[in-house]
Amino acid sequence: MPLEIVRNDITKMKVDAIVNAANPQLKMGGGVCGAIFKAAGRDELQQACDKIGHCPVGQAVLTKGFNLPASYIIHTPGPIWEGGSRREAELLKDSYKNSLELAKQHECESIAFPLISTGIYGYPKEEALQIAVSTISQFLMKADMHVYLVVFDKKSFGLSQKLFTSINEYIDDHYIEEAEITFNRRIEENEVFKYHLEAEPILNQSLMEVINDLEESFSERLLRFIDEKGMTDVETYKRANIDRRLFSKIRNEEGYTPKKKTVIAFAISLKLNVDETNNLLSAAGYTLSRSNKFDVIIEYFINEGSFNIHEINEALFTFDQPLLGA
Ligand code: AR6
Repeated sequence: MPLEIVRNDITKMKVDAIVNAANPQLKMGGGVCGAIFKAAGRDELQQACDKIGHCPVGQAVLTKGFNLPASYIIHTPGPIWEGGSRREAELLKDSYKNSLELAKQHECESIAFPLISTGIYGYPKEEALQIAVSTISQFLMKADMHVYLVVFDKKSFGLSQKLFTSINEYIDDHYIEEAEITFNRRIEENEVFKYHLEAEPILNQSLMEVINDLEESFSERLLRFIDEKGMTDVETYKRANIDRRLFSKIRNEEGYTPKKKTVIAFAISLKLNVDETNNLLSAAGYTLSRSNKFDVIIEYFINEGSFNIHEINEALFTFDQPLLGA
């Protein structure tokens, strides 16, 4: 998954580079910076930082990772929040952009960011998260890298209250609890019976004929949707938060069956409506269900006409659901 939001201690991440929310003097501080210095080896890392000396806000410098599982540490001082009128947004964006560019120059395939500036520097979390996600996803439109956004504690994750409330309301209205499903089973059985009557009956056909008569495969259906929506393959997998290699596997292996969250990621990328999404899902043997919270959240976004995969992932993360992409 090119961009993944995870809850972890960044010093434990097994990636090519981790990013330090540094200060311009490159001295060991508190917060994530203190944790990184301790885990990497404070004396060695301080010596390496002192050799560099200084880093302006929004810029980025690189040292080795020393005792960390990561090979490199990219140090970037984010802006101190002073109310928003002192170019804080622009500088925070620069911190992400310059760190990513530096990682690319060092041929990193994976990188983990903390939410820069959102601790001691006081940047409002909701806005900082939006800047992080939009800057990283813009970068990923042109580059291939696996980027982790590491959220230390759940509370620091700032899904907007408005969005949170409306998703919650939607779940309340549409999510069918277990008890209700049992209660309705008889009705559903009738529905299924009706459906079977409407479907083409498989009569007087040999098994071989039935098998030869299979509907189009998942990859055929996906490629058809891509053509119908006038999108390119690259746009499709980038907007689906799907790794290029996985996409080419799906494209080339006719019988490949992807995971449900991968199929939904494609549906979101292609801006499919609920019927079209179910149509794509059915080619891989799945369907959207009202008794699954994950599915209800997806349906909420589709019905809202909101197809930003990263925004959807922020919501899925908040509700402890698997994230879209692969
Ligand atoms: N792993 C991941 N995230 C963490 C960790 C961790 N181990 N520890 C804290 N966070 P902060 P800033 C989160 O204060 O606001 C230092 O003294 C934390 O919850 O570390 O950019 C520097 O030297 C928060 O969301 O960085 C600077 O002087 C995020 O990391 C100054 O603080 C950033 O919080 C930089 O302040």
